Amino acid sequence: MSELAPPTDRVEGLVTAFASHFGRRPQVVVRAPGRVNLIGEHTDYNGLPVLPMAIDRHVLVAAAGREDRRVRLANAAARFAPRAYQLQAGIRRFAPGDWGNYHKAAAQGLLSSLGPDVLRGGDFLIDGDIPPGAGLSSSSALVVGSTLALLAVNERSVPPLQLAELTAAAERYVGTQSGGMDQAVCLLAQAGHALRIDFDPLRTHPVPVSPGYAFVVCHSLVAAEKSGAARTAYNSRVVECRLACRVLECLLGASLPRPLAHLGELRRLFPDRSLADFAAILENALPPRPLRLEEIAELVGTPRERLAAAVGHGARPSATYALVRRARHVLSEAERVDQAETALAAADWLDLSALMDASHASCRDDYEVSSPVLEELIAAAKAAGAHGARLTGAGFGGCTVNMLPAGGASLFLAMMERSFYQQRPAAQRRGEHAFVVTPSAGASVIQM
Ligand code: NG1
Repeated sequence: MSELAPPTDRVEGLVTAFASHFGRRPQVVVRAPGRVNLIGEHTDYNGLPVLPMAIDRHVLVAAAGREDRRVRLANAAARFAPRAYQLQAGIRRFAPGDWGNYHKAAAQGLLSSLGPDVLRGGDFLIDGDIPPGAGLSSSSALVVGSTLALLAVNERSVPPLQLAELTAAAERYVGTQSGGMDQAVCLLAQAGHALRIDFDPLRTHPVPVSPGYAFVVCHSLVAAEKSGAARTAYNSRVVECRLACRVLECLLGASLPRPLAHLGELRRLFPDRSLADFAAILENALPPRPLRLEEIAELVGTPRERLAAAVGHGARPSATYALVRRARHVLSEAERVDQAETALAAADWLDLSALMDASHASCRDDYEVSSPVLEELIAAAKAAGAHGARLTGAGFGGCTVNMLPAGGASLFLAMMERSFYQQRPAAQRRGEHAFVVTPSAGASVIQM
């Protein structure tokens, strides 16, 4: 964790608000950044790499410990009402979509990992400037910030890599079968760098971002909250990837030494083959149309119910599964991440922008996580001079990330205002909807 200070006026404001809410001063203020993913979308839960950077938007958590096991939560944003709960084994969730569930996720993650009786409670005041449901990881910043704050008031620590894995598992408490990108970059990012992240085991590698280019985030004005429809859409992609593994196991037969935990294992098991080979194997064996579960069950020779149980949450009898396209996206996206890392490190903006554009096309056509409004936003960005432009995060709404020569960012923002935002009342309601992001440091804990 770095020692970078968050904006002092925000910290001071939070300390004052904490004192007036809880009648005492906080012991610590934790800063946990959001992130923008430059490339590597829907690869993390497939055990394949990603290339995000932490951004200069944060969740701040002011905290002070208590002698008992009570947790009291308050939020600087009035729309998030105060919450309270007890630290105990098997913490029950608030209603789906409740903001307090992200704090409970942190607490449950720590209790499961460190033991059910080790933590005492605390008072926590949360403030954030990461737009929610934007694909900028406000939820993970809240989980990571809450975890660090709970650890700090208990005077405990967990090594950063282990903490990244702990918080990734912890966030699944809210019901998304997500990967580990967001928590890892939130904890381990370095200022001025993007972070290449590999999984199984978790490894990170900072990649310098040259100041010659700027990254601009543009909101589609459509929130994709993981507590709602976006969660079902996200989880169904996870299921499709697991089904693709079952089909590949069948097709690869004896050449496969063990069942595939995820698509990323193909890389480890066949280091000399390109991932595109495996996408081609699926393409040759399956019809291009989406398949019903019973068709897949017949193909792999497993009873339908057993297959549904094996791939977990989300497999519905009426659903169809676009295995060829989903696997083609994931496997090609992993190769784009490798190439993008090289291009970013060499400040080869031409290559990087082509890779970002190709990633977006693959997210749209094969992974089907774009939307009509995201497409309009991308078209507007291209017309306004973006070199590379793609949806970022899970998709289904949320934000795009756009790459521009640094000197061109202001003109780009002005053009986006005119061509996309001005005509939309939601833009006026939302306030700030497009902004430059700078590659920032990972989370830090400030002793007060
Ligand atoms: P967003 O959309 O920022 O919440 C989600 C997942 C990531 C990753 C991306 C898609 C969560 C908390 N995070 O990010 O792990 O899978 O989608 O690349 O669900």
